[in-house]
Amino acid sequence: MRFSSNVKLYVLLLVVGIFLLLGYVYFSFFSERLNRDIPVDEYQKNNSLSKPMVRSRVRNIVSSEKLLYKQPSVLVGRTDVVTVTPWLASIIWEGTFDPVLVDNIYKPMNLTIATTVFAVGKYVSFLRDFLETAEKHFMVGFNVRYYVFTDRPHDVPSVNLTQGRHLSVIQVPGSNRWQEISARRMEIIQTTIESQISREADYIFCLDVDSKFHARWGAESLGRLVAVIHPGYYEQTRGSFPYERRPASMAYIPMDEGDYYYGGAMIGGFVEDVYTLTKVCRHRFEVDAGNSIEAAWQEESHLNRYLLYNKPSKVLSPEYLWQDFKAKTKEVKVIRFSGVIKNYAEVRPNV
Ligand code: UD2
Repeated sequence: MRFSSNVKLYVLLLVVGIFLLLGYVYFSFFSERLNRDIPVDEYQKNNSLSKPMVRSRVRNIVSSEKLLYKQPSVLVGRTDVVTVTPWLASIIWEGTFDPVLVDNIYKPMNLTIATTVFAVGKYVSFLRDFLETAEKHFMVGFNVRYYVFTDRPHDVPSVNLTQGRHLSVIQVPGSNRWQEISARRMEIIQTTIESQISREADYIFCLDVDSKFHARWGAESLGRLVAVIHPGYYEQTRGSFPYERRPASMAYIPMDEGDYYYGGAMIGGFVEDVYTLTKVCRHRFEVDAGNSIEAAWQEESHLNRYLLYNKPSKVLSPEYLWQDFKAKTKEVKVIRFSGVIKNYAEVRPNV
């Protein structure tokens, strides 16, 4: 009796063992196949090992007990705009988030947000309004480190910063071509992340200086890779987006591809993800330059190409990038950040 129950046990263990072995072989074969099928950009793959050490890390979304806020609904919400992309990233509009809840979740994390802004040549005159309005509306209550890149460090205005906020001025060369100033931002942001920002911040936002904040821009905008929909093209079809259309350019996007047209005035996300973006875009820009090609909208074209195949994890609606010359539309309930009207002939080194 005892002998036969032992045999049964051995047989059972053997059968379980064989199943486990078969399961292991099956899953390792298929997961390897799945990994192999993911198209990885060669340049990104070869460079992924040379990333600087960064502070960015995914945290749990924890809110405090007994916090009172409006009950969320699965039936009532914004119906006049799309609030999610086809790859399930949120599109942030007024009414899609609760600022009290968002602040309660993110403020205890003690995050530092790097904010880069270029003010080269006469664009230094936009700095005061940019900084003063950022102090009122941008990431209020968070540690913010502004990095101002300029060729005129003595003209950087002194602006009162609230506690936890800090400003560094970094000297960069001027140029006779605005296209070059705009495009070289990718390279300079990349090298500054390597030398400094990777150690000093969790998230980064890279913004245009000829702009002002008008309303809250807070932690609802935080994400791994964040892009903003350009206010000039959100009502148009992909065929009329001003993507780079020449196949010879590294920024090329065919007519039948494209999700949204993203504005070059804002890129954001984890320091690590923005680092990879700037490194790849800089490389592609340099390959184009070596072939005497300048993409239609410089780094904005390379950004759009990058984001087409490396989808952003969060998309900001045009509330986060408006233009003062454009009349407010009905779906834009709040204008949070907007480009000022400028006289191009007056502020740019070339027209
Ligand atoms: C669009 C984009 C901008 C950029 C550019 C591409 C929006 C709303 N704007 O704006 O982000 O992609 O097209 O060429 O998406 N700068 C200087 N000094 C100069 C020239 C430029 O500091 O002499 C810096 C400054 O931070 C400025 C930024 O580069 O905000 C972009 O230049 P722009 O504002 O002249 O470009 P714009 O208005 O054509």
